[in-house]
Amino acid sequence: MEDLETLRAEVVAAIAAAPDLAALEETRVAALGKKGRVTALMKSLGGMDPETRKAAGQQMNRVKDAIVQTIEGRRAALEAAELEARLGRERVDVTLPARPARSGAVHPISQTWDEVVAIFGQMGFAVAEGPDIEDDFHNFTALNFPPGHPAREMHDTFFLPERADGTRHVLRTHTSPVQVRTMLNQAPPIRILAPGRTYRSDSDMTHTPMFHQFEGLVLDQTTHMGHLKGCLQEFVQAYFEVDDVPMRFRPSFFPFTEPSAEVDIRCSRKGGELRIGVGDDWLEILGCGMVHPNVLRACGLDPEEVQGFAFGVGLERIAMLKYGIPDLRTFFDSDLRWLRHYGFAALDVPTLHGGLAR
Ligand code: 2NL
Repeated sequence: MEDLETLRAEVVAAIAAAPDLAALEETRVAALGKKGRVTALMKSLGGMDPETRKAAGQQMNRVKDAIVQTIEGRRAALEAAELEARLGRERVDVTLPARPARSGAVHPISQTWDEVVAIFGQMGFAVAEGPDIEDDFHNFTALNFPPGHPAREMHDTFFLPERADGTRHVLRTHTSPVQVRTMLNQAPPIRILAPGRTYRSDSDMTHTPMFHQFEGLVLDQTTHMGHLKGCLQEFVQAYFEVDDVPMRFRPSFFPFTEPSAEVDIRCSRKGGELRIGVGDDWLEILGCGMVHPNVLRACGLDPEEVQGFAFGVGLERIAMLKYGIPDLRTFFDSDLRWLRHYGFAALDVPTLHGGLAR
């Protein structure tokens, strides 16, 4: 029994001396593990006579329980000390700047599109859309393009493979077919805006094979060029956010309008900076005219009954002018740095009262 007391004292001393949890575990295994000293002593019970075994067994169990309790006490103390040390060592630096939350940006084309729609929406125009793939009638014939017109050449227009009936569809070269479809499908008065993608077989510094435009069409019994001028004046001033923008109409030619005009606005290029509405230079920004009688007839309308105006504007062009984007081709490079630079805040919807762009 003296052996047992010595054993207890030695094990308890070793437990108290264990400097960390790993050392404590070693001590536990040395005492209570399969080959431990206490375990060996318990095994010796088998060789004793029943009387001695009962007394020795009880004592051994008490010693074992005491050792287990001592280990648990030491373990709790070591764990607490370890936690305390970690808390002392580790620091949260509350002065670190927060990680920026990256949010997307609205492409300048989308922004300009929304601005234009907001302006013409205010003037009572409905947005009309149509297919990018058109047939020859809607893209050319109804618009008074003569049979041999250069725009009908492979050289200028993307043609799709020939169909079973021998016809070839095209990627629309303007959004005018949307207006043709509207005239064929609904009776005047008509007041629509047709924004969309358009395609021409052209690729250099100032042309991309796909680009955007918006066209407007207003048809009624007495709609005239005065309405056209007032409408475009309103648009230009709203879009460039300038109170007064002098304009001039230059005679021009389009197959689908008569008379036709190109519209220039006053600008200044002093100091390499473009300013709209002031100065003594002119800047061409769009084409327009009175809808040609042949177009009205092709769309089932009587030129003696209805008349009106139409106009077409390049979206990239007016976006470049307003937002100082120097190179057209960068619009379609999908360069994220470009988009972060020229892009607009998401969910910042342009309205006339709230401001078009911030
Ligand atoms: C330009 C010129 C223009 C039109 C487009 C049009 C449409 C129909 C009938 C008559 Cl359905 N005209 N559209 C008219 C004049 C000019 O665009 O330079 N666009 C960038």
